[in-house]
Amino acid sequence: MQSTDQLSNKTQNFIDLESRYGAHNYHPLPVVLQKGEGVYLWDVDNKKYFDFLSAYSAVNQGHAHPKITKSLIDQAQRLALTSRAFYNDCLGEYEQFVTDFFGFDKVLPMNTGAEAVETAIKLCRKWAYEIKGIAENQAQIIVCDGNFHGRTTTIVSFSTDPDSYQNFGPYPSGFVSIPYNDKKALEDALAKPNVAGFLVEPIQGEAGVNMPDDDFMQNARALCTKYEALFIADEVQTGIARTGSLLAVCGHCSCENRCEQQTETYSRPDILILGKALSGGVYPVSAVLADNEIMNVIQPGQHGSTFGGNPIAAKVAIAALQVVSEEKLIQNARELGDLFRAEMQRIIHNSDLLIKVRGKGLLNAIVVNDSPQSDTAWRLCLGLKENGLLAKPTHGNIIRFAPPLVITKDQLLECIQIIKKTVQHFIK
Ligand code: IF1
Repeated sequence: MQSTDQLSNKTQNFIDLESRYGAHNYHPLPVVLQKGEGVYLWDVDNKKYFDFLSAYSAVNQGHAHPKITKSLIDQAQRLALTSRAFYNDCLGEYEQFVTDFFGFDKVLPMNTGAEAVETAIKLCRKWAYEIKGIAENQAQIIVCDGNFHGRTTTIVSFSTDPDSYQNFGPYPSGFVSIPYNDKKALEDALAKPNVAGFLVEPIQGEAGVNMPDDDFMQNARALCTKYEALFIADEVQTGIARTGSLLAVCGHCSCENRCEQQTETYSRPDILILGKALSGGVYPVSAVLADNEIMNVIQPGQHGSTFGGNPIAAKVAIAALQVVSEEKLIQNARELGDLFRAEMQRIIHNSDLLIKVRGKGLLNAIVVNDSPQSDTAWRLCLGLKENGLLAKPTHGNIIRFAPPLVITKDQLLECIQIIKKTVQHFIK
């Protein structure tokens, strides 16, 4: 770990304030940020960095994007919150826009990713009881080992990471965990009685950018259809162009938006969960999308939230998605992701510090050649910080690399040089 005596007084003072007055629920890299623009961040001493985390893929459109921040400011100065007790002139327009953008009949607007996952779980269960005919309180939802879907007590009840679930019991039931990317385990689980759905990340981000086989999502789609279970894609981190497709779950096809394919050869989910970059990182916005047969099981008074679908969220989300289209972020993520992995492969080939690079689009990770219990990945991130690039390990010896999707080829090549220089000068 970096000794804190190399930090400026200004930086240390901010860190000390958080340590004294804030819960210690994070262990941030020792950098204190005060400004962001595009792919860049500045700390309190005005040192400039490349952002290679994008707030865990919330800032796909880049920091302080003028179109998105303008939509936030304009609406905030007009009408910020009505609650859903009344209609407003923003929500319907947003609902039409986002359902057309992703190709679903309806959207249920929420705020955080975890709220959207909880909403999807409730929707899936209610559909199972009222449409599929499963006996009440018997619904089972299949999840995957290594999952990360948020931090509510229900969601952590099916986590396999002790840091997420330890000492937060007693845990609610109704979830069955199978190995990720295991088609046979999935079919065996789906064949059991009372299965309502299958909740899965198309790529497991927190698990270290854990990639399934290319056809796993298509197989999952077909199996869920075969066993009449809902295919639920958590695209909170992988969605909205991050992996070089609009949705990672449909990564095999190149459709830029509404998926007209209803057959198993595609992997269109029954329930789509979005968050993070749905607002470009300027405001908490999440959403659950589904077609009428599923979404209409929710009747007035059965679900919602104070801020869900508020006017600011509505306007910001429209702007954030328009930026994805207007600035061709899907194509940029696909092309620069290929370049990044190719360049990283060259660095790996010439170094014994790194083992591999993996990922899709601009969601990538490198595996450091040391034990997960070592602090090598952490110290490598400290070295990257010193050289002007901010990234953070996910678990142990894996470092996630996820810059804003607005990054240019020249900026990416500059980042590759920073990574190369840091690796070459790193002392294990
Ligand atoms: C933290 C991790 C990433 C998510 C997926 C739902 C949510 C997340 C696939 C919940 C949130 C965030 C949470 C944040 C750090 C970050 C994270 F390290 F926690 F696991 F990205 F990998 N589904 N992920 O990735 O969304 O409620 O946070 O809006 O809790 O430390 P949220």
